[in-house]
Amino acid sequence: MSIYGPYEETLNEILLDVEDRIKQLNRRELDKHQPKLYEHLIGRVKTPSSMEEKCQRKNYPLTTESALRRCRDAVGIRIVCNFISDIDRCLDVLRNAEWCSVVKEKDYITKSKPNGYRSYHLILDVVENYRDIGGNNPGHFFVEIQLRTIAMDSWASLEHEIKYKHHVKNPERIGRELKRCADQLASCDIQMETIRQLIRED
Ligand code: 0O2
Repeated sequence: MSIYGPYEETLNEILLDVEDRIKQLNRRELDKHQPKLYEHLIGRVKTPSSMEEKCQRKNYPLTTESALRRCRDAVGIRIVCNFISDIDRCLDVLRNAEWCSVVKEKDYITKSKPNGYRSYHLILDVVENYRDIGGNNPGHFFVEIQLRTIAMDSWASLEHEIKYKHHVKNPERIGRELKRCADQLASCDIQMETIRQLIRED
C-alpha cells in the first residue's frame, strides 16, 4: 500500500469535489455579471513517491498521518487568473465559502521568493463526506490552493523544468536571467492591470 494507505481513492474524490465547488464559485460570479474569476484551474493528487520524498525532506516519519496531516498538499489545485485583481477576488470568495476554512496563507506575490517565484498559497480545511484519519465522518481534509496569473504560471513552469535539469553549464547565470524574467513579468502584470482599469473607465 502507498503512503496514503486506504485514502488514495478518497483523495481523488476530494480533488474532484473541490474543483467542482470552485467552478461553482466562478459560475456564481458570472451569474452576477462579473468577469470570470480565473482563466483555468488544474488539480492533482501528489504522487505517493513525491509525497514520500517530501516527508523525507521534512524529516517526517513515512506514515499516512504525515502525508495527510503534517504535509497539507496531498490534494492541490492551481488557479490561474488573467489579472492580479482576479487573484484578490478568488481570495475573497474562498475566504467566504461556507464549505471550507482557510487555515494558512502564504503571499509570495507581495514578497516573492529570492529566485523570483510568485504565487499566493492557501491551505483549506475542507469538510467532506468521508472518514478522515482522526475517525471523524464527515471528515476534515487539507487542500492546497495556488493562485497565480498566467505570467507567474508560465515562469514557474519554465523554472520547474530547469530545476530538474541537473547538468546545466551555468546555473548562476540561468538563475540571474530567470529572476530578471520574473521581475519583468511582474511588471507586465501590473501594466495589464492598469490597462484593465483604463478599459473599465471608458
Ligand atoms: P508540486 O509537484 O508542485 O506539488 P510548508 O513549509 O510545508 O508550509 P511547502 O509545501 O514545503 O510549505 O512549500 P511552499 O513554499 O508552500 O510551496 C510548495 C509548492 O509551491 C511547490 O510544490 C511548488 O508547486 C510551488 N513552489 C514553491 N516554490 C517554488 C519555486 O521556487 N519554483 C516553482 N516552480 N514552484 C515553486 P512541490 O511540492 O515542490 O511540487
